[in-house]
Amino acid sequence: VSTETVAVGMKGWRGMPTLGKVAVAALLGMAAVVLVGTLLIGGELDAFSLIFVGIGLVPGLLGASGWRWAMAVVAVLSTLLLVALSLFLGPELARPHEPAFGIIVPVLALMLVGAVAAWGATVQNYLGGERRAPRWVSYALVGLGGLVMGAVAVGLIPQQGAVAGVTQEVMAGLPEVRTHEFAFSQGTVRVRAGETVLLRLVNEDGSAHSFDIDALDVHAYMPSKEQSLAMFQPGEPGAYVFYCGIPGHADPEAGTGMVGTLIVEPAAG
Ligand SMILES: [Cu+2]
Repeated sequence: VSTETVAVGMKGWRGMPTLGKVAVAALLGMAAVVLVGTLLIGGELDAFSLIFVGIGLVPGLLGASGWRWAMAVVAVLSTLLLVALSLFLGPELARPHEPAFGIIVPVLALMLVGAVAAWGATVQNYLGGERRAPRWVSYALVGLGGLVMGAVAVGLIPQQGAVAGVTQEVMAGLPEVRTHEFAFSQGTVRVRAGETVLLRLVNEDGSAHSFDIDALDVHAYMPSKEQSLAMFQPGEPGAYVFYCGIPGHADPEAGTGMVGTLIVEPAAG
């Protein structure tokens, strides 16, 4: 980076209205949270995370460019992403004791701040007059910050595991269903009709998964990097689809993604 580029960048930053700075800072902060948070919870920096980091960096560069419509582009981009992200991550918000919750809440909050501030900056830019941020902006930011810190604190409370009270020996003896790199290691699991089935669920991934069999009303959550249990009693012999119910991980109807088959054999005897 040449000194000239830095000088132009600094000029662009100084010339930016306050709301523009808030938007750029929020989106850069979002990129930092994704980057640091993903590494902290032991997740892999996959293409999905890197897209978010990129989306945080683009407005910073755009804003610094001093281009007249930069804020309008940032506003549209961040709003589209916020909507897509809310639809996709909505179900994760129901699981506040997952490590991922501590990333998702600040990311959504920073995206929201970025989008609102970018729209504000765009409107101010269009009207041409006021360049200072309205007073309510600072109050809203403080309120949202408190909310986010509360959410992260909840995420940090140690969770009483689903396997509390089950000895290691018993766990080791159970049939296993393992997830590794967004796939079930066992394509087929065999059990007997009428018997109580106890499965040891092992999730090796940095993301949470689940073990779902709709026909048998089995919905077992699989926290990331942990073991958990699924217990059920299949009545009728047959082949049942099991899949991961986390949005985007499987399409059980099409048989793609994290899917497998549970074969219930007729009762012994
Ligand atoms: Cu999954």
